[in-house]
Amino acid sequence: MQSNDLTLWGIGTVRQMRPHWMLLEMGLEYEFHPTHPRSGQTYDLDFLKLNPRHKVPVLRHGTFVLTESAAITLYVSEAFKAPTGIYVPQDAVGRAKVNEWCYFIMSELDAHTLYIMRRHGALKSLYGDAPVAIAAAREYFIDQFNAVASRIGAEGRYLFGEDLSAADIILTTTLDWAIEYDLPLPDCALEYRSRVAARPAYQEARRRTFPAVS
Ligand SMILES: N[C@@H](CCC(=O)N[C@@H](CS)C(=O)NCC(=O)O)C(=O)O
Repeated sequence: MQSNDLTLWGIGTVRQMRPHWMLLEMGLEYEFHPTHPRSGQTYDLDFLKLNPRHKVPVLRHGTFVLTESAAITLYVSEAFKAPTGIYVPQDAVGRAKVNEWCYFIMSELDAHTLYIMRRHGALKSLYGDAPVAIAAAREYFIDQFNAVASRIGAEGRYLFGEDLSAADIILTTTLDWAIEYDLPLPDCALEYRSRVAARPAYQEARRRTFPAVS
């Protein structure tokens, strides 16, 4: 493990798991604050100085502070020398393809769909009861996911061949969330998810993110 003045805040949801997982894949040592989204800790004055939007995850690297789970996952993969087996494209087209997956997942599968289901399901006491919005989000997830499903596994073990990328981490954690919500996933997606989840760093990231269930 390398020591690089890295600190991560966040625990308890797949969004927190993403940066933990990439830090572990990269072999980086980091300090870790188990800040839980709904514990009140994200409203502590010291935390609000890091992220005025009171959200986790947050990464600090030296004096640089970064929010957003996908941005952190991508940053960690690019800011340090990646070990063998981690795919970090160096050219604009390669980076655009990884970004395309990450933006697609974060907007169409995470924010517009699974998070809507969460806001108006488990968190309805905070955000309101909206069964119609949940049903529409569910259908939209299925529609958007099925449109890209045939690309999963088409190039090899991972999205971009035989090496794991940030996009695989964003996708696999999102599939975990979809499975938790009983969304129907095609076999290729389930097989891909099991393959990726067998990685030791995935399992350690789950233990760190969800200590109560591991
Ligand atoms: N798009 C952001 C979403 C972050 C987010 O909404 N985090 C939630 C937990 S999953 C949170 O911190 N909620 C605490 C709050 O709203 O106070 C990301 O992917 O990092």
